[in-house]
This record gives sequence, structure tokens and C-alpha cells, in this order.
Amino acid sequence: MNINNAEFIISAVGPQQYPDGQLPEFAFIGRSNVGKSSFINTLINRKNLARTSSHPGKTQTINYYLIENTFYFVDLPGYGFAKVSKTMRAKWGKFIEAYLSKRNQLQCVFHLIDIRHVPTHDDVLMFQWLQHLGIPTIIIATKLDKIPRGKRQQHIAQIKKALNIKEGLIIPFSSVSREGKDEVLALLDEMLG
Ligand SMILES: Nc1nc2c(ncn2[C@@H]2O[C@H](COP(=O)(O)OP(=O)(O)O)[C@@H](O)[C@H]2O)c(=O)[nH]1
Ligand SMILES: [Mg+2]
Repeated sequence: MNINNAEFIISAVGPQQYPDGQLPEFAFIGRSNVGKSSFINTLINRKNLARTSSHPGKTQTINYYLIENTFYFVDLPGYGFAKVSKTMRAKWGKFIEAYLSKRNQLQCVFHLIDIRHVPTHDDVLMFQWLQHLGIPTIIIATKLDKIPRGKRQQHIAQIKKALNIKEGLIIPFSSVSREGKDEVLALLDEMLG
């Protein structure tokens, strides 16, 4: 697949604003600043549709993009930003949980993790939660261009170990070099049947 048509639909603040209908949805989640907006922009061949933000944690909405008029990309708010109150965190949790656990259009979650570092406590909790909910999850290891080629396997192993992944998909990705893009698009093709 090559995505030529992507249209921003809505920044939803609650379930009543999610689009009607039964089009399949693919969601994206990760720490703030992990490269989620850049990932979406790379997939849809746009520079700035999913806004690249230098202000982590600002987005507390679920952003819907209609792709090729046949499915949705769903950008979930980032987690793990430091300067956020407990009340805000609880609110975030409820909002995301409602989407992840109740949305039957959801096909798969792309969980983005920075390839440079050991996954954070929040990354591990998020991944375990997705497993617990039984949601098919694909790990996208972002910012691949920032580590030397010779260290790739080591960094991927580090993610697998922290998340306790035996089998399962980890796709190294860079929105700078676009490595991993074709693999992600092929997976989408597969999931869309
Ligand atoms: N070198 C490099 N930088 C990236 C990559 N993806 C994102 N970034 C940078 O990381 C910062 C956060 O990216 P953004 O997409 O806004 O992250 P988000 O908060 O998860 O949506 C920005 O400065 C991006 O330019 C990547 O693959 N490689
Ligand atoms: Mg973003």
C-alpha cells in the first residue's frame, strides 16, 4: 500500500465524538516525544498533518485521521511526561482505557518505543496493559537513525528483554531515513485483508 489520501477528521475529547460506522481503526501510542506524530506523517507521506509538537504532553485528545477513505489512524495522547499531576494521569488513564477496552473497531495498536533507551516503567506498564486487554500489538522502535548500525540488534534485544517478548513483532523505524515504513505498510495491507 502507498497512502495518498489522509484527512484529519476530529480531535475527540470523549467517546461521543468518535466517528460512526464500522471502518477499521489502527491506533498509535507511546511516550510523549517518542516520535509518534513523525511516524504518522511518514506513513501518510505528509510533512505535518499529525502535528509534530515540541511541547510534550499538550495533546489530551484522540485524533482521528481517515486514510484512503477505508480505515482510520487513531493518534492517542502520549504518556510518561514528568510534570503532570496525579489527577491528570488518572484522567488520561480512564480516557485511554475507555478507548482501548471498548472500541470494537480497533484492529491493532502500534506501540512506539524509543530504540535508544531501555523501555521506561511507563512503557512496560503500557505494554502489559495492552497484553492484558488482549489487543494485537506491534512494537515500533523509533529513532533508528540515532543509533549506529552495529548496535541495532543489541538495542532491539534490550526492548525485548524489558517487555519480556519471546515472539512478536518489533519493527525498527526512522522517520528520517524512512526505514521500516514499507514493513509497516505491508502489515497494514495484511491486516486489512
Ligand atoms: N532523528 C530522529 N528524530 C525523530 C524521529 N522521529 C521523531 N523525531 C524527533 O523527535 C521529536 C518528537 O517527535 P514527535 O513526532 O513530535 O513526537 P511525539 O510527541 O511522540 O508525537 C521531534 O523533534 C522529531 O523531529 C526519528 O525517527 N529520527
Ligand atoms: Mg505528537
